[in-house]
Amino acid sequence: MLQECLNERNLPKLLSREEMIDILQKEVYGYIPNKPEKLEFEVEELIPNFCAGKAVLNKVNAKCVINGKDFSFPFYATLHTDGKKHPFFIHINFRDCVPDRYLPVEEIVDNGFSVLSFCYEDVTSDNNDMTNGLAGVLYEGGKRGPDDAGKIAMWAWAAQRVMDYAETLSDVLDLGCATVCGHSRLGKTALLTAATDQRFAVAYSNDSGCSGAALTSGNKGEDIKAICDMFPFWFTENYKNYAGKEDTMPFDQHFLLAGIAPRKAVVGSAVKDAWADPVSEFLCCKAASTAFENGFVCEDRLPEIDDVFFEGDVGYHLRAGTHYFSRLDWQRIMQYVKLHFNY
Ligand code: GTR
Repeated sequence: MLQECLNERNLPKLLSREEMIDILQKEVYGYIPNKPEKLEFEVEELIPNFCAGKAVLNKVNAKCVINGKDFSFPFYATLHTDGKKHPFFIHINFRDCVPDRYLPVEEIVDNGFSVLSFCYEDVTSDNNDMTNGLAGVLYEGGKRGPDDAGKIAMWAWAAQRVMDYAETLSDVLDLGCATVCGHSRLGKTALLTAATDQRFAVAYSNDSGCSGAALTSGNKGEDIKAICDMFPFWFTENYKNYAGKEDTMPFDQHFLLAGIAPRKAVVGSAVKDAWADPVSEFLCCKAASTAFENGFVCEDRLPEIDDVFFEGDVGYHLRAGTHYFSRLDWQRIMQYVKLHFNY
């Protein structure tokens, strides 16, 4: 039955990882900016006795030199203090808060994870202005070329710099068990982050929908015209030219999930999130499956509330409720990581 659903979508065949990531950067997100020429971290201890004394909360300033110019952004590190190595998340968040309604930090720590998080707008604003933050040091006079990074690619670049910091903490972080995660536009960002950086073992996309974990062809929610009318600055200038051509594009979002292989990609959907189209997210997992060694293991039917298909390298869960990064979503991604990494 699922194969018939996929046949209706008329999807392009998967290519090599390099080709797929190149097409997606060229056509959709723009190329991720280069690594900084220089990078230093300034660490300030904010709360030594955090999460009932299990962790410390630090604020870190990432000081970069890019194109000969200075740029810095802050992030937070909630780290276990028991001297053992812990699996961890890099969470791209909407707000500069720890804890936050999308970041139940104490529950994450109680489950044995550390978490590094940052507010995406501390990197560059979520609008058309290409003169502030990272955009400002990349683009002279705010002018970018046709396949230069849009805002999603810039936020992904920042998540990769947070990973640079995590690598300096190999005594307390399990560097083989890094999960990048985010919700909605930041779920799109999390997938791009992991696809373009093999240091991430897992990517978790929560309700990311169009131009994230959902197939574009046959999508019943947001389409390319809608997303490019509202958020042209997230993407390359070229992307809008695919509006109305969703069913004949030479790529689709299964390229993005498949670009994460041979590592792991996990997709969370919410049943009332019609704009993100849970069925298109589920079918995207199925379409990407063959790129992975132990792809997507699910039943041969469309998903139902509380389905958790976590056996394979591609995972999917569907929960009740609306567009939100909920505690249940966190519990599920922690469940997936524990299952696959023996925690
Ligand atoms: C919506 C947008 C979606 C999703 C969401 C969000 O308005 O159309 O693609 O990214 O915003 O990020 O909250």
